[in-house]
Amino acid sequence: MVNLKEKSWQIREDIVTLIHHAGSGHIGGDMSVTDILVTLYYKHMNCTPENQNDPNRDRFILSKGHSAEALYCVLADKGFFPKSDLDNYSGYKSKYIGHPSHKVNGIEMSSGSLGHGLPVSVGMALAGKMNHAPYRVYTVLGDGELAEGSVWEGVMAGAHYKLDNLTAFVDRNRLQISGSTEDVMTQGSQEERWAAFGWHVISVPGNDTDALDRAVEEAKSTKGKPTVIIANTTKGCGVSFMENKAVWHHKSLTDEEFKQAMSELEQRRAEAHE
Ligand SMILES: Cc1ncc(C[n+]2csc(CCOP(=O)(O)OP(=O)(O)O)c2C)c(N)n1
Ligand SMILES: [Mg+2]
Repeated sequence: MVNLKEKSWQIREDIVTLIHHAGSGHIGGDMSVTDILVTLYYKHMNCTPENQNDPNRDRFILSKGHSAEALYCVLADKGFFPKSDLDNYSGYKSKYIGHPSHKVNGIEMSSGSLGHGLPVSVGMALAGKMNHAPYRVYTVLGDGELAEGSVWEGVMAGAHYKLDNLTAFVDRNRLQISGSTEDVMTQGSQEERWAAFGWHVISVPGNDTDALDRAVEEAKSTKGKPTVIIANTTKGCGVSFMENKAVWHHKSLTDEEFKQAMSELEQRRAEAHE
């Protein structure tokens, strides 16, 4: 059994190393979404390099596609492709570009233009229902992404078709590209909004793999409606000088910053080691 907490810190070290090497990346949102990806890929999803062509595999779509580095680091760690493939991340002719590409093993859908992942997930979940297939569909949206109107068409459809095989996460870090989500587009209570549309709502500390694990269990046993897990996260989680700073939405690190970030993350990983 994988130690989810330790794995999350290790993946964050991989992300920071990747972005420092490449010289660019959406580091803040990578660090907030890591625990969600780790909880899904190392505990809950029936989705491995061996079964990736099995029609009954679970599906994952990163709707907030700019957090591609986090997903690539998880997929590489899971063996979907060699870790060395990421040496040329974001480089000339690399298929590992700054947003998920379906040309990469393990990626179900290209994303990055916000607002599309949930509607496509709804389609996949509906197809699963129509085919009486056992798979589940998971997607992660950013909270800034919720300003896209197409998200709410998907939210309506998910409830209408009673898609209890669909679980959406909102990475509720309260920041988007240019500042606070409340300044850019008022959100108020996302819990109330999704509930009003007919979804089962669970709100958790979103950088806590124990809480995320329990929430996914609850989603799996919820019948007759889709579930949204509002994951209350910290953007830049784990690196003191990045946390809650909009400027770290997309930014690389100096050599000094890299050293400090790695030393903080290594310490957190050591603490999580049992
Ligand atoms: C349709 C569309 N509009 C604008 C953008 C530019 N953009 C990239 S990331 C981002 C902010 C997203 O914020 P959020 O969803 O909160 O992501 P997170 O905080 O998790 O990084 C924006 C506006 C985009 N990728 N797609
Ligand atoms: Mg955000």
